[in-house]
Amino acid sequence: MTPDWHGQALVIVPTYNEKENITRLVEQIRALAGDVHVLVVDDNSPDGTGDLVDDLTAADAGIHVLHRAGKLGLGTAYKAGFAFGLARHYQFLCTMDADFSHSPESLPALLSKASAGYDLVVGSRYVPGGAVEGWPTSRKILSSGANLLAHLVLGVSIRDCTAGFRCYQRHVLEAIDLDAIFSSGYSFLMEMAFHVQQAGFHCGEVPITFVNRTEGSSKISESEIYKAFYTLVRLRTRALPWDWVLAKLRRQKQETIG
Ligand SMILES: Nc1nc2c(ncn2[C@@H]2O[C@H](COP(=O)(O)OP(=O)(O)OP(=O)(O)O)[C@@H](O)[C@H]2O)c(=O)[nH]1
Ligand SMILES: [Mg+2]
Repeated sequence: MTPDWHGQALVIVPTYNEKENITRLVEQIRALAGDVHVLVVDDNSPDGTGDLVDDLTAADAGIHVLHRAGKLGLGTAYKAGFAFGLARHYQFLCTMDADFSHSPESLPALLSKASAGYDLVVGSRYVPGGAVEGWPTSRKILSSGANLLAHLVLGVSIRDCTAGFRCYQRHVLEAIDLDAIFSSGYSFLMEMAFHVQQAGFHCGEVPITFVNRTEGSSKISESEIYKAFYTLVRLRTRALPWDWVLAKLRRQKQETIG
């Protein structure tokens, strides 16, 4: 059976030094049913990731690449990817990491839920059925703590709001003012989740098993922790209480209707 998203989905994969992973990942996404396209946003990786992707694009019109001048941050890579997808025909814009922490096999579940009417679907470690494999306890505490704070401080109800495995419907990205998203790095994910919920969009999660990377090295730095705290404080102090109440009422109304 032809999936609902046939020819309409783009998976944005930001990369920085992922030569051990990128070819296999892109091939696995392209092997999925539904002619799912891929856009790699590479920040001039010193290890030659961008050159590998150039070779792939030459052989398959469903593979695209954006070469940026240098390491400009994960958040701005997503924004560049969204601009690319919105300028074309795609209805479903997904994001995922290059390091196989997010399995291409889970993409159909995200796309299927988005096709069923969810505006944003997150591949989630923290809903029943979700799991994390291979992380040290310190990393688990950090991730759970960031999600708990986002819930308590910002009222974000998505359980895994720091996850980069997502599927946005096109109209969500058209409605959100992406230029107004302040975070350029990993905090972008939390900030986007906050704005998407504030705008009253219908968000869902599907359980995934997040597997720690086995190839290549981590790009996340300690400074991202401080930036995440700053993002929490900034969003909380700027968001007026009545905005929050209105968004909550809108969400409740949507749930009642639909
Ligand atoms: N284009 C671009 N991609 C980036 C940048 N920083 C990270 N990435 C990519 O974003 C994805 C997530 O980065 P990771 O280093 O895996 O971060 P993480 O998953 O939080 O941490 P580990 O799994 O421990 O490595 C990977 O595909 C990276 O290659 C960046 O500045 N620019
Ligand atoms: Mg990773």
